[in-house]
Amino acid sequence: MTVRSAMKTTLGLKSMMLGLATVAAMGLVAHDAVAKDIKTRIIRFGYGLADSSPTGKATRFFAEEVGRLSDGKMKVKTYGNGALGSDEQMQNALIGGSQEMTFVSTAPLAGMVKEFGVFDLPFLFDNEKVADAVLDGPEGRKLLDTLPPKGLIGLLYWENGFRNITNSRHEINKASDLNGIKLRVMQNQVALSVFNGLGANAIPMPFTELFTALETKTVDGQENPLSTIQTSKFYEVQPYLTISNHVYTPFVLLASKRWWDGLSTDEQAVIEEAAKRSQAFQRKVSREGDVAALAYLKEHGVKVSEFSTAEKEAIREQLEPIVSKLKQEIGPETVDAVLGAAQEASKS
Ligand code: KDG
Repeated sequence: MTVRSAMKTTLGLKSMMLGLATVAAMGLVAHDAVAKDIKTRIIRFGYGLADSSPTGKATRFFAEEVGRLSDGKMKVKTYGNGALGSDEQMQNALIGGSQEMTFVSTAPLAGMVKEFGVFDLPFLFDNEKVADAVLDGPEGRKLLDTLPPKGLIGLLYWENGFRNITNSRHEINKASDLNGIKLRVMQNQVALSVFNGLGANAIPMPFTELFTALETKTVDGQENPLSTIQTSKFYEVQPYLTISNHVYTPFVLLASKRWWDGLSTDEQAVIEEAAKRSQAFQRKVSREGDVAALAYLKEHGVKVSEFSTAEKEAIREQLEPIVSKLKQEIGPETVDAVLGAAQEASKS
């Protein structure tokens, strides 16, 4: 055997040994990763808004906090854009235990607990400060405490926000301009009654179907907070925006009770602490997002009009008989208590 061929053989042996060592090391790493994953508690967190939405960002903030507070033992996997279904489907998935967390608007919750419909009453809160005070106060907590018997844990409130109207037909400067507009609304009786009462043709529909319905003109318009109109790209098919701020919708940060009851107290404390830390962040980015969204929508050619204070007053009066009927359906004690808390908070 020549020196050259002996060297080749040695080199070949060495690279084979190196290859085997690499494969073994990868095997160990993979084994460790799998072992770690088995030890790591995975939390599937689905939501309907776009990943780029402020609340999508807040969901990732929450996920990071859970990882930090649990030293990596709990891992939140986020699924935006309705990837795990509509709000109603995700609510049911949590109840069934096939999904661990989500945030949903209070509107679909009203289908399970009618008192949540109070938040769909028009002009309930004057501003975010009042909304935060009521939601984080005893009346907000009372509503969250109705959820465990339904299989859900309502951890706390995040912000969906003040809602504004868009449509593809014409400018809407006053309520009577809504006549004949096919307007998608969230799926509950209060939203349906309010907009039918204003002369629109209200059509309840899951959020996940909304963009296509707007694009195909199945519906003419919808109403949502400004950052949703931007990040869910509704503006691409909705040339007209009316700043109405007609309703403030909260989000409820939800966990599956079936899953929650299986957590240790330490694990529950991690989720609760991460939820608390994310609430301030979520409200901040939600409010900043709405300001940025209005500028963005104007830059992108959306024609913006606004309900005047006088028009809002006229709408309140026009809806008076409908609201008093809805108050009986929602639960008069709840409506009076939330209204009272809002009036109290408005004074401070
Ligand atoms: O998951 C996203 C929905 O919860 C939220 O966008 C609800 O405001 C809402 C709507 O219009 O359905």
